[in-house]
Amino acid sequence: MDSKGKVLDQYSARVFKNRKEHVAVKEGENVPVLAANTRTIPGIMSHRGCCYAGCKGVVLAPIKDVAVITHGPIGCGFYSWGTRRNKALTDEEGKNFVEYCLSTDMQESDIVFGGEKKLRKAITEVVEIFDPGMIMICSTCPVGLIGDDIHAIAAEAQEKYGRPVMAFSCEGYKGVSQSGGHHIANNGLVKNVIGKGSAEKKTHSLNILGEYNIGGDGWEIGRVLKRIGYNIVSVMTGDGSYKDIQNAHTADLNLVQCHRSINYIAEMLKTKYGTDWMKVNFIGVESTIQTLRDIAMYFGEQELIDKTEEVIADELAEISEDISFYHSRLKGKTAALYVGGSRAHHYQYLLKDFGVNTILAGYEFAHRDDYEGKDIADSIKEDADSKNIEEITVTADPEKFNLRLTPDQYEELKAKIPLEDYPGMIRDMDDGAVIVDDLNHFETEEFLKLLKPDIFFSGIKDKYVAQKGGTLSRQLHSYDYSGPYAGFKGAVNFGRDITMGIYTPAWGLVSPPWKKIPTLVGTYGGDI
Ligand code: CFM
Repeated sequence: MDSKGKVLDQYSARVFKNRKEHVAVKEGENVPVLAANTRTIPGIMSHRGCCYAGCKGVVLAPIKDVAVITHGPIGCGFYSWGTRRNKALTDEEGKNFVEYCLSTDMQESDIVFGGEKKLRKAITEVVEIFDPGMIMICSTCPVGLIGDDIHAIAAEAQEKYGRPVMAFSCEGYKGVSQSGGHHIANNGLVKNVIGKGSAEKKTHSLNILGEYNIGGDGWEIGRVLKRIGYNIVSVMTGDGSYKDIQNAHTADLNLVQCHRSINYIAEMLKTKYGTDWMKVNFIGVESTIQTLRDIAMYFGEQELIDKTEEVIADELAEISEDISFYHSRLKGKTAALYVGGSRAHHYQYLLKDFGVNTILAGYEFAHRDDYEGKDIADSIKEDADSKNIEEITVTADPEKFNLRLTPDQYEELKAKIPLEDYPGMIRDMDDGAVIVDDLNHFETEEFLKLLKPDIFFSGIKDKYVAQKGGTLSRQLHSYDYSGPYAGFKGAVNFGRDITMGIYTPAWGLVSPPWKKIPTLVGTYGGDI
Protein backbone atom coordinates (compact mmCIF):
# COMPACT_ATOMS: atom_id res chain seq x y z
CA MET A 1 0.00 0.00 0.00
CA ASP A 2 1.39 3.44 -0.89
CA SER A 3 1.53 6.33 1.59
CA LYS A 4 -1.82 7.68 0.40
CA GLY A 5 -3.45 4.32 1.11
CA LYS A 6 -1.75 3.93 4.49
CA VAL A 7 -2.96 7.33 5.71
CA LEU A 8 -6.46 7.33 4.28
CA ASP A 9 -7.20 3.72 5.16
CA GLN A 10 -7.52 4.78 8.78
CA TYR A 11 -10.63 6.86 8.03
CA SER A 12 -14.24 5.74 8.23
CA ALA A 13 -15.75 4.84 4.84
CA ARG A 14 -17.50 8.17 4.42
CA VAL A 15 -14.45 10.30 5.22
CA PHE A 16 -12.27 8.03 3.06
CA LYS A 17 -14.63 8.55 0.10
CA ASN A 18 -14.26 12.32 0.40
CA ARG A 19 -10.54 12.56 1.15
CA LYS A 20 -9.34 10.12 -1.50
CA GLU A 21 -10.32 12.68 -4.15
CA HIS A 22 -8.03 15.29 -2.51
CA VAL A 23 -4.85 13.20 -2.34
CA ALA A 24 -2.75 11.92 -5.24
CA VAL A 25 0.62 10.33 -5.81
CA LYS A 26 2.39 11.55 -8.92
CA GLU A 27 3.03 8.76 -11.42
CA GLY A 28 5.49 9.62 -14.18
CA GLU A 29 4.39 12.61 -16.23
CA ASN A 30 0.73 12.03 -15.49
CA VAL A 31 -1.12 15.03 -14.01
CA PRO A 32 -3.89 13.59 -11.82
CA VAL A 33 -7.23 15.32 -11.28
CA LEU A 34 -7.52 16.57 -7.73
CA ALA A 35 -10.69 17.68 -5.96
CA ALA A 36 -10.12 21.24 -4.75
CA ASN A 37 -12.00 24.31 -3.53
CA THR A 38 -14.70 22.17 -1.93
CA ARG A 39 -16.02 22.14 1.61
CA THR A 40 -13.86 20.74 4.39
CA ILE A 41 -15.55 17.86 6.24
CA PRO A 42 -17.12 19.38 9.39
CA GLY A 43 -15.13 18.47 12.48
CA ILE A 44 -11.87 17.82 10.68
CA MET A 45 -9.00 19.98 11.91
CA SER A 46 -8.35 21.96 8.73
CA HIS A 47 -5.66 24.62 8.37
CA ARG A 48 -7.90 26.82 6.25
CA GLY A 49 -8.96 30.39 6.98
CA CYS A 50 -12.22 32.16 6.17
CA CYS A 51 -13.56 34.48 3.48
CA TYR A 52 -13.00 37.57 5.66
CA ALA A 53 -9.35 36.50 6.16
CA GLY A 54 -8.86 36.30 2.38
CA CYS A 55 -10.52 39.63 1.65
CA LYS A 56 -9.41 41.81 4.54
CA GLY A 57 -6.36 40.00 5.86
CA VAL A 58 -4.75 39.05 2.58
CA VAL A 59 -5.70 41.47 -0.20
CA LEU A 60 -6.96 44.71 1.38
CA ALA A 61 -5.10 45.22 4.67
CA PRO A 62 -1.63 45.57 3.09
CA ILE A 63 -2.79 48.70 1.20
CA LYS A 64 -1.09 51.09 3.57
CA ASP A 65 -2.94 54.35 3.00
CA VAL A 66 -6.44 52.88 3.34
CA ALA A 67 -8.14 52.67 6.74
CA VAL A 68 -9.74 49.22 6.74
CA ILE A 69 -12.49 48.83 9.35
CA THR A 70 -13.54 45.36 10.45
CA HIS A 71 -17.25 45.42 11.21
CA GLY A 72 -17.66 42.59 13.69
CA PRO A 73 -16.71 41.18 17.07
CA ILE A 74 -13.20 42.10 18.14
CA GLY A 75 -11.74 38.60 17.62
CA CYS A 76 -11.94 38.90 13.82
CA GLY A 77 -9.99 42.16 13.84
CA PHE A 78 -7.58 41.01 16.50
CA TYR A 79 -6.58 37.75 14.82
CA SER A 80 -6.02 39.46 11.47
CA TRP A 81 -3.85 42.14 13.09
CA GLY A 82 -0.15 42.16 12.43
CA THR A 83 0.42 38.42 12.12
CA ARG A 84 1.03 38.26 8.37
CA ARG A 85 4.21 40.34 8.33
CA ASN A 86 3.14 42.37 5.27
CA LYS A 87 5.61 45.19 5.73
CA ALA A 88 5.00 48.74 4.55
CA LEU A 89 7.00 51.96 4.53
CA THR A 90 5.20 55.27 4.71
CA ASP A 91 5.46 57.24 1.47
CA GLU A 92 6.57 60.84 1.58
CA GLU A 93 3.54 62.86 2.62
CA GLY A 94 1.59 59.61 2.67
CA LYS A 95 -0.22 57.81 5.45
CA ASN A 96 0.28 54.32 6.76
CA PHE A 97 -2.36 52.38 8.73
CA VAL A 98 -0.85 48.92 8.36
CA GLU A 99 0.02 48.70 12.05
CA TYR A 100 -3.53 49.50 13.20
CA CYS A 101 -6.47 47.26 13.97
CA LEU A 102 -9.69 49.19 13.36
CA SER A 103 -12.80 47.36 14.50
CA THR A 104 -16.38 48.14 15.52
CA ASP A 105 -16.01 45.68 18.41
CA MET A 106 -19.60 44.41 18.15
CA GLN A 107 -21.16 43.19 21.37
CA GLU A 108 -24.18 40.96 22.01
CA SER A 109 -26.54 43.93 22.10
CA ASP A 110 -25.31 45.04 18.65
CA ILE A 111 -26.04 41.58 17.30
CA VAL A 112 -29.55 41.73 18.77
CA PHE A 113 -30.43 45.33 17.90
CA GLY A 114 -28.18 45.84 14.85
CA GLY A 115 -24.67 47.19 14.43
CA GLU A 116 -25.24 49.95 11.87
CA LYS A 117 -25.14 52.74 14.44
CA LYS A 118 -21.82 51.48 15.72
CA LEU A 119 -20.39 51.29 12.22
CA ARG A 120 -21.41 54.90 11.46
CA LYS A 121 -19.73 55.98 14.69
CA ALA A 122 -16.57 54.04 13.84
CA ILE A 123 -16.32 55.73 10.43
CA THR A 124 -16.74 59.15 12.04
CA GLU A 125 -13.99 58.36 14.55
CA VAL A 126 -11.67 57.09 11.83
CA VAL A 127 -12.19 60.28 9.82
CA GLU A 128 -11.66 62.51 12.86
CA ILE A 129 -8.58 60.71 14.19
CA PHE A 130 -6.79 59.56 11.03
CA ASP A 131 -8.32 61.51 8.15
CA PRO A 132 -7.56 58.73 5.63
CA GLY A 133 -7.95 59.33 1.90
CA MET A 134 -9.90 56.10 1.49
CA ILE A 135 -11.88 53.86 3.83
CA MET A 136 -12.83 50.21 3.40
CA ILE A 137 -15.32 48.26 5.50
CA CYS A 138 -15.10 44.49 5.76
CA SER A 139 -17.95 42.49 7.22
CA THR A 140 -17.68 39.39 9.38
CA CYS A 141 -20.09 36.45 9.85
CA PRO A 142 -22.61 38.01 12.29
CA VAL A 143 -22.95 41.12 10.12
CA GLY A 144 -24.19 38.98 7.25
CA LEU A 145 -26.46 37.01 9.55
CA ILE A 146 -28.19 40.04 11.08
CA GLY A 147 -28.27 41.95 7.79
CA ASP A 148 -26.52 45.26 8.57
CA ASP A 149 -26.47 47.18 5.27
CA ILE A 150 -22.79 48.08 5.10
CA HIS A 151 -23.08 49.18 1.47
CA ALA A 152 -25.72 51.80 2.25
CA ILE A 153 -23.65 53.07 5.18
CA ALA A 154 -20.54 53.25 2.96
CA ALA A 155 -22.44 55.26 0.32
CA GLU A 156 -23.80 57.60 2.97
CA ALA A 157 -20.33 58.09 4.54
CA GLN A 158 -18.74 58.68 1.13
CA GLU A 159 -21.20 61.50 0.53
CA LYS A 160 -20.84 62.91 4.04
CA TYR A 161 -17.04 62.83 4.28
CA GLY A 162 -16.17 63.47 0.63
CA ARG A 163 -13.83 60.53 0.11
CA PRO A 164 -14.20 56.99 -1.25
CA VAL A 165 -15.72 54.58 1.27
CA MET A 166 -16.07 51.01 0.04
CA ALA A 167 -17.86 48.06 1.60
CA PHE A 168 -16.96 44.40 1.16
CA SER A 169 -19.48 41.69 2.00
CA CYS A 170 -16.84 39.15 2.88
CA GLU A 171 -18.58 37.36 5.74
CA GLY A 172 -16.36 34.54 6.96
CA TYR A 173 -18.83 31.81 6.05
CA LYS A 174 -18.96 32.71 2.33
CA GLY A 175 -17.38 30.13 0.06
CA VAL A 176 -15.26 27.34 1.50
CA SER A 177 -12.03 29.12 2.49
CA GLN A 178 -10.19 32.42 2.22
CA SER A 179 -10.23 32.02 -1.56
CA GLY A 180 -13.72 33.52 -1.90
CA GLY A 181 -12.47 36.57 -0.02
CA HIS A 182 -9.64 37.12 -2.51
CA HIS A 183 -12.22 37.21 -5.28
CA ILE A 184 -14.47 39.68 -3.45
CA ALA A 185 -11.51 42.01 -2.76
CA ASN A 186 -10.34 41.72 -6.40
CA ASN A 187 -13.82 42.71 -7.60
CA GLY A 188 -13.87 45.77 -5.35
CA LEU A 189 -10.46 47.01 -6.49
CA VAL A 190 -11.41 46.67 -10.16
CA LYS A 191 -14.81 48.31 -9.68
CA ASN A 192 -13.81 51.19 -7.46
CA VAL A 193 -10.06 51.84 -7.43
CA ILE A 194 -8.14 50.85 -10.58
CA GLY A 195 -8.61 53.30 -13.44
CA LYS A 196 -9.49 56.28 -11.22
CA GLY A 197 -6.00 57.81 -11.27
CA SER A 198 -4.74 60.32 -13.79
CA ALA A 199 -0.99 59.62 -13.82
CA GLU A 200 0.92 59.85 -17.09
CA LYS A 201 1.91 56.61 -18.74
CA LYS A 202 5.54 55.62 -18.13
CA THR A 203 7.77 53.49 -20.34
CA HIS A 204 8.70 49.93 -19.31
CA SER A 205 6.04 50.07 -16.65
CA LEU A 206 4.86 47.18 -14.54
CA ASN A 207 2.29 46.30 -11.92
CA ILE A 208 3.31 43.55 -9.53
CA LEU A 209 0.19 41.56 -8.68
CA GLY A 210 -0.07 39.02 -5.88
CA GLU A 211 3.04 40.18 -4.02
CA TYR A 212 2.34 41.02 -0.38
CA ASN A 213 5.78 42.02 0.87
CA ILE A 214 5.92 39.34 3.53
CA GLY A 215 9.20 39.81 5.41
CA GLY A 216 10.21 42.37 2.76
CA ASP A 217 9.96 40.12 -0.34
CA GLY A 218 8.44 42.89 -2.44
CA TRP A 219 11.26 45.27 -1.61
CA GLU A 220 13.86 42.78 -2.85
CA ILE A 221 11.88 42.19 -6.05
CA GLY A 222 11.43 45.94 -6.56
CA ARG A 223 15.14 46.56 -6.00
CA VAL A 224 16.13 44.21 -8.81
CA LEU A 225 13.45 45.41 -11.24
CA LYS A 226 14.39 49.05 -10.65
CA ARG A 227 18.07 48.23 -11.21
CA ILE A 228 17.17 46.97 -14.66
CA GLY A 229 15.23 50.14 -15.37
CA TYR A 230 11.57 49.22 -14.98
CA ASN A 231 9.02 51.64 -13.62
CA ILE A 232 6.78 50.03 -11.03
CA VAL A 233 3.36 51.65 -11.22
CA SER A 234 1.73 49.71 -8.38
CA VAL A 235 2.10 46.68 -6.20
CA MET A 236 -1.00 44.71 -5.28
CA THR A 237 -0.93 44.87 -2.51
CA GLY A 238 2.21 44.53 -0.35
CA ASP A 239 3.53 47.97 0.59
CA GLY A 240 0.94 49.16 -1.94
CA SER A 241 -1.09 52.34 -1.82
CA TYR A 242 -4.46 53.20 -3.27
CA LYS A 243 -2.87 56.27 -4.83
CA ASP A 244 -0.67 53.97 -6.95
CA ILE A 245 -3.28 51.27 -7.51
CA GLN A 246 -5.62 53.89 -9.01
CA ASN A 247 -3.07 54.24 -11.84
CA ALA A 248 -2.59 50.52 -12.44
CA HIS A 249 -4.35 50.79 -15.80
CA THR A 250 -1.40 52.79 -17.16
CA ALA A 251 1.15 49.94 -16.86
CA ASP A 252 2.52 48.10 -19.90
CA LEU A 253 2.48 44.68 -18.28
CA ASN A 254 1.03 42.95 -15.23
CA LEU A 255 3.29 40.48 -13.43
CA VAL A 256 1.38 37.84 -11.50
CA GLN A 257 3.33 36.36 -8.59
CA CYS A 258 0.52 34.73 -6.59
CA HIS A 259 -1.93 33.47 -9.19
CA ARG A 260 -4.51 32.22 -6.71
CA SER A 261 -5.18 35.43 -4.86
CA ILE A 262 -5.20 37.86 -7.76
CA ASN A 263 -5.79 36.13 -11.11
CA TYR A 264 -9.22 37.80 -11.24
CA ILE A 265 -7.68 41.29 -11.39
CA ALA A 266 -5.15 40.20 -14.02
CA GLU A 267 -7.93 38.80 -16.22
CA MET A 268 -10.23 41.78 -15.74
CA LEU A 269 -7.47 44.31 -16.51
CA LYS A 270 -6.77 42.47 -19.75
CA THR A 271 -10.42 42.76 -20.77
CA LYS A 272 -10.91 46.30 -19.53
CA TYR A 273 -7.61 47.97 -20.43
CA GLY A 274 -5.91 45.46 -22.74
CA THR A 275 -2.96 44.98 -20.35
CA ASP A 276 -1.20 41.66 -20.88
CA TRP A 277 -0.33 39.60 -17.82
CA MET A 278 2.42 37.13 -17.29
CA LYS A 279 2.98 34.53 -14.58
CA VAL A 280 6.25 35.20 -12.77
CA ASN A 281 8.10 33.61 -9.89
CA PHE A 282 10.63 35.54 -7.86
CA ILE A 283 11.09 32.70 -5.36
CA GLY A 284 14.31 30.85 -6.25
CA VAL A 285 17.49 32.02 -7.96
CA GLU A 286 16.93 30.14 -11.22
CA SER A 287 13.26 31.10 -11.37
CA THR A 288 14.06 34.77 -10.68
CA ILE A 289 16.55 34.72 -13.55
CA GLN A 290 13.98 33.06 -15.83
CA THR A 291 11.34 35.60 -14.83
CA LEU A 292 13.66 38.57 -15.49
CA ARG A 293 14.50 37.16 -18.93
CA ASP A 294 10.80 36.59 -19.69
CA ILE A 295 9.94 40.19 -18.80
CA ALA A 296 12.77 41.50 -20.96
CA MET A 297 11.58 39.29 -23.81
CA TYR A 298 8.09 40.74 -23.50
CA PHE A 299 9.45 44.23 -24.17
CA GLY A 300 11.86 42.82 -26.76
CA GLU A 301 14.39 45.68 -26.71
CA GLN A 302 18.04 44.73 -27.04
CA GLU A 303 19.21 47.37 -24.58
CA LEU A 304 16.82 46.05 -21.92
CA ILE A 305 17.81 42.45 -22.61
CA ASP A 306 21.50 43.35 -22.24
CA LYS A 307 20.87 45.30 -19.03
CA THR A 308 18.92 42.34 -17.65
CA GLU A 309 21.87 40.00 -18.29
CA GLU A 310 24.26 42.51 -16.73
CA VAL A 311 22.17 42.77 -13.56
CA ILE A 312 21.74 38.97 -13.35
CA ALA A 313 25.52 38.45 -13.65
CA ASP A 314 26.21 41.09 -11.04
CA GLU A 315 23.63 39.76 -8.57
CA LEU A 316 24.90 36.20 -9.04
CA ALA A 317 28.48 37.22 -8.43
CA GLU A 318 27.39 38.62 -5.08
CA ILE A 319 25.52 35.55 -3.87
CA SER A 320 27.02 32.51 -5.59
CA GLU A 321 29.58 31.72 -2.88
CA ASP A 322 26.86 31.68 -0.20
CA ILE A 323 24.47 29.69 -2.37
CA SER A 324 27.05 27.01 -3.09
CA PHE A 325 28.00 26.77 0.59
CA TYR A 326 24.37 26.24 1.62
CA HIS A 327 23.87 23.89 -1.32
CA SER A 328 26.72 21.74 -0.02
CA ARG A 329 25.01 21.57 3.37
CA LEU A 330 21.46 20.94 2.14
CA LYS A 331 21.91 18.77 -0.94
CA GLY A 332 19.92 15.54 -0.80
CA LYS A 333 17.60 16.66 2.01
CA THR A 334 13.85 16.27 1.60
CA ALA A 335 10.99 18.67 2.22
CA ALA A 336 7.21 18.66 2.63
CA LEU A 337 5.33 21.88 1.92
CA TYR A 338 1.84 22.84 2.91
CA VAL A 339 0.85 26.47 2.36
CA GLY A 340 -2.10 28.44 0.99
CA GLY A 341 -2.37 28.60 -2.74
CA SER A 342 0.99 29.54 -4.27
CA ARG A 343 3.95 29.06 -2.06
CA ALA A 344 3.83 25.28 -1.92
CA HIS A 345 4.71 25.50 -5.62
CA HIS A 346 7.01 28.54 -5.73
CA TYR A 347 9.25 27.31 -2.92
CA GLN A 348 9.93 24.02 -4.69
CA TYR A 349 12.09 26.04 -7.10
CA LEU A 350 14.08 27.67 -4.29
CA LEU A 351 14.55 24.29 -2.61
CA LYS A 352 15.82 22.86 -5.91
CA ASP A 353 18.46 25.62 -6.01
CA PHE A 354 19.86 24.02 -2.83
CA GLY A 355 19.43 20.42 -4.00
CA VAL A 356 16.44 19.76 -1.69
CA ASN A 357 13.70 17.45 -3.08
CA THR A 358 10.04 18.00 -2.37
CA ILE A 359 8.30 14.76 -1.45
CA LEU A 360 4.91 16.17 -0.43
CA ALA A 361 3.18 19.42 -1.33
CA GLY A 362 -0.31 20.76 -0.92
CA TYR A 363 -2.44 23.85 -0.92
CA GLU A 364 -5.00 24.93 1.67
CA PHE A 365 -7.50 26.54 -0.66
CA ALA A 366 -6.26 26.41 -4.24
CA HIS A 367 -8.54 25.64 -7.16
CA ARG A 368 -7.96 22.81 -9.61
CA ASP A 369 -6.10 25.06 -12.07
CA ASP A 370 -3.44 25.82 -9.44
CA TYR A 371 -2.73 22.09 -9.32
CA GLU A 372 -3.37 21.03 -12.90
CA GLY A 373 -2.74 24.20 -14.93
CA LYS A 374 -4.73 27.06 -16.35
CA ASP A 375 -5.87 25.12 -19.41
CA ILE A 376 -8.38 23.15 -17.33
CA ALA A 377 -9.85 26.27 -15.65
CA ASP A 378 -12.84 26.50 -17.98
CA SER A 379 -13.81 22.90 -17.30
CA ILE A 380 -14.16 23.44 -13.54
CA LYS A 381 -17.80 22.97 -12.59
CA GLU A 382 -19.39 25.67 -10.44
CA ASP A 383 -21.03 24.54 -7.24
CA ALA A 384 -23.35 26.25 -4.77
CA ASP A 385 -20.40 27.63 -2.78
CA SER A 386 -18.58 29.17 -5.74
CA LYS A 387 -21.83 30.62 -7.09
CA ASN A 388 -22.12 32.46 -3.79
CA ILE A 389 -19.18 34.70 -4.79
CA GLU A 390 -20.02 37.48 -7.20
CA GLU A 391 -18.52 37.26 -10.72
CA ILE A 392 -18.36 40.72 -12.24
CA THR A 393 -18.36 41.33 -15.96
CA VAL A 394 -16.09 44.02 -17.29
CA THR A 395 -15.93 45.41 -20.80
CA ALA A 396 -13.28 47.31 -22.74
CA ASP A 397 -12.90 50.88 -21.48
CA PRO A 398 -13.69 53.12 -24.48
CA GLU A 399 -10.84 55.54 -23.66
CA LYS A 400 -8.25 53.59 -21.74
CA PHE A 401 -8.22 50.25 -23.58
CA ASN A 402 -4.92 49.79 -25.33
CA LEU A 403 -3.26 46.65 -26.71
CA ARG A 404 0.53 46.76 -26.65
CA LEU A 405 1.08 43.86 -29.01
CA THR A 406 -0.46 42.94 -32.35
CA PRO A 407 -2.24 39.54 -32.37
CA ASP A 408 0.72 38.05 -34.28
CA GLN A 409 3.29 39.43 -31.85
CA TYR A 410 1.18 38.12 -28.99
CA GLU A 411 0.99 34.59 -30.38
CA GLU A 412 4.70 34.55 -31.14
CA LEU A 413 5.55 35.62 -27.59
CA LYS A 414 3.03 33.29 -25.97
CA ALA A 415 4.97 30.35 -27.38
CA LYS A 416 8.06 31.54 -25.49
CA ILE A 417 6.92 33.11 -22.23
CA PRO A 418 4.06 32.36 -19.78
CA LEU A 419 1.65 34.99 -21.10
CA GLU A 420 -1.75 34.49 -19.48
CA ASP A 421 -0.70 31.02 -18.49
CA TYR A 422 0.02 29.08 -15.33
CA PRO A 423 0.97 25.44 -15.75
CA GLY A 424 0.13 24.53 -12.14
CA MET A 425 2.09 22.80 -9.42
CA ILE A 426 1.77 19.12 -10.25
CA ARG A 427 3.74 19.26 -13.51
CA ASP A 428 6.84 20.34 -11.58
CA MET A 429 6.69 17.53 -9.05
CA ASP A 430 8.73 14.35 -9.11
CA ASP A 431 7.48 10.85 -9.73
CA GLY A 432 6.22 9.40 -6.43
CA ALA A 433 5.66 12.78 -4.75
CA VAL A 434 2.44 13.14 -2.77
CA ILE A 435 0.01 16.00 -3.47
CA VAL A 436 -2.61 16.80 -0.84
CA ASP A 437 -5.40 19.35 -1.02
CA ASP A 438 -6.70 20.80 2.28
CA LEU A 439 -4.33 18.71 4.38
CA ASN A 440 -5.67 18.35 7.92
CA HIS A 441 -3.94 17.84 11.25
CA PHE A 442 -4.43 14.08 11.31
CA GLU A 443 -2.98 13.66 7.81
CA THR A 444 -0.12 16.04 8.64
CA GLU A 445 1.02 13.87 11.52
CA GLU A 446 0.54 10.61 9.61
CA PHE A 447 2.37 11.76 6.46
CA LEU A 448 5.24 13.16 8.52
CA LYS A 449 5.63 9.84 10.32
CA LEU A 450 5.56 7.91 7.05
CA LEU A 451 7.59 10.13 4.72
CA LYS A 452 10.01 11.56 7.33
CA PRO A 453 10.97 14.75 5.47
CA ASP A 454 13.95 16.65 6.86
CA ILE A 455 11.84 19.79 7.00
CA PHE A 456 8.15 20.59 6.98
CA PHE A 457 7.20 24.03 5.66
CA SER A 458 3.82 25.13 6.91
CA GLY A 459 2.18 27.56 9.31
CA ILE A 460 1.61 28.44 12.93
CA LYS A 461 -1.25 25.96 13.38
CA ASP A 462 0.88 22.89 12.83
CA LYS A 463 4.49 23.99 13.20
CA TYR A 464 4.79 23.10 16.86
CA VAL A 465 3.09 19.73 16.50
CA ALA A 466 5.70 18.82 13.89
CA GLN A 467 8.58 20.15 15.96
CA LYS A 468 7.44 18.32 19.08
CA GLY A 469 7.57 15.19 16.93
CA GLY A 470 11.21 15.93 16.05
CA THR A 471 10.75 17.41 12.54
CA LEU A 472 12.10 20.87 11.84
CA SER A 473 9.26 23.12 10.74
CA ARG A 474 9.56 26.53 9.17
CA GLN A 475 6.61 28.84 8.61
CA LEU A 476 6.26 29.69 4.95
CA HIS A 477 3.43 32.16 5.58
CA SER A 478 5.28 34.53 7.91
CA TYR A 479 8.84 33.15 7.51
CA ASP A 480 8.78 33.01 11.31
CA TYR A 481 10.71 36.22 12.07
CA SER A 482 12.98 36.24 9.02
CA GLY A 483 12.97 37.18 5.35
CA PRO A 484 13.01 38.39 2.71
CA TYR A 485 13.22 35.07 0.88
CA ALA A 486 12.47 36.37 -2.62
CA GLY A 487 14.93 37.23 -5.37
CA PHE A 488 18.70 36.89 -5.14
CA LYS A 489 19.45 38.14 -1.65
CA GLY A 490 16.35 36.45 -0.28
CA ALA A 491 17.63 33.08 -1.49
CA VAL A 492 20.73 33.50 0.68
CA ASN A 493 18.58 34.30 3.73
CA PHE A 494 16.51 31.20 3.05
CA GLY A 495 19.58 28.95 2.64
CA ARG A 496 21.03 30.30 5.88
CA ASP A 497 17.81 29.83 7.87
CA ILE A 498 17.20 26.29 6.65
CA THR A 499 20.82 25.24 7.18
CA MET A 500 20.72 26.61 10.74
CA GLY A 501 17.44 24.82 11.38
CA ILE A 502 18.49 21.46 10.02
CA TYR A 503 21.87 21.41 11.70
CA THR A 504 20.71 22.40 15.14
CA PRO A 505 21.17 19.41 17.47
CA ALA A 506 17.72 20.07 19.01
CA TRP A 507 15.88 17.58 16.79
CA GLY A 508 17.91 14.65 18.06
CA LEU A 509 17.05 15.60 21.64
CA VAL A 510 13.28 15.73 21.18
CA SER A 511 11.48 12.81 22.68
CA PRO A 512 7.83 12.96 21.73
CA PRO A 513 5.37 11.62 24.31
CA TRP A 514 4.37 8.66 22.14
CA LYS A 515 7.93 7.36 22.30
CA LYS A 516 7.82 7.21 26.11
CA ILE A 517 4.19 6.50 26.97
CA PRO A 518 2.49 3.40 25.54
CA THR A 519 -0.21 4.42 23.10
CA LEU A 520 -3.65 3.01 23.70
CA VAL A 521 -4.54 0.63 20.90
CA GLY A 522 -8.18 -0.12 20.26
CA THR A 523 -11.10 0.41 18.00
CA TYR A 524 -14.12 2.62 18.24
CA GLY A 525 -17.29 1.90 16.39
CA GLY A 526 -19.68 3.86 14.24
CA ASP A 527 -19.37 5.78 11.08
CA ILE A 528 -18.42 9.43 11.39
FE1 CFM B 1 -0.99 33.94 -2.36
FE2 CFM B 1 0.10 34.75 -0.28
FE3 CFM B 1 -0.20 32.18 -0.91
FE4 CFM B 1 -2.37 33.63 -0.32
FE5 CFM B 1 -2.20 33.21 2.33
FE6 CFM B 1 0.25 34.35 2.37
FE7 CFM B 1 -0.08 31.82 1.71
MO1 CFM B 1 -0.45 32.61 4.18
S1 CFM B 1 -1.76 35.48 -1.04
S2 CFM B 1 -2.08 32.13 -1.81
S3 CFM B 1 -3.98 33.65 1.20
S4 CFM B 1 1.08 33.60 -1.73
S5 CFM B 1 -1.39 34.64 3.69
S6 CFM B 1 1.18 35.92 1.18
S7 CFM B 1 1.42 32.72 2.89
S8 CFM B 1 -1.76 31.23 2.85
S9 CFM B 1 0.62 30.48 0.03
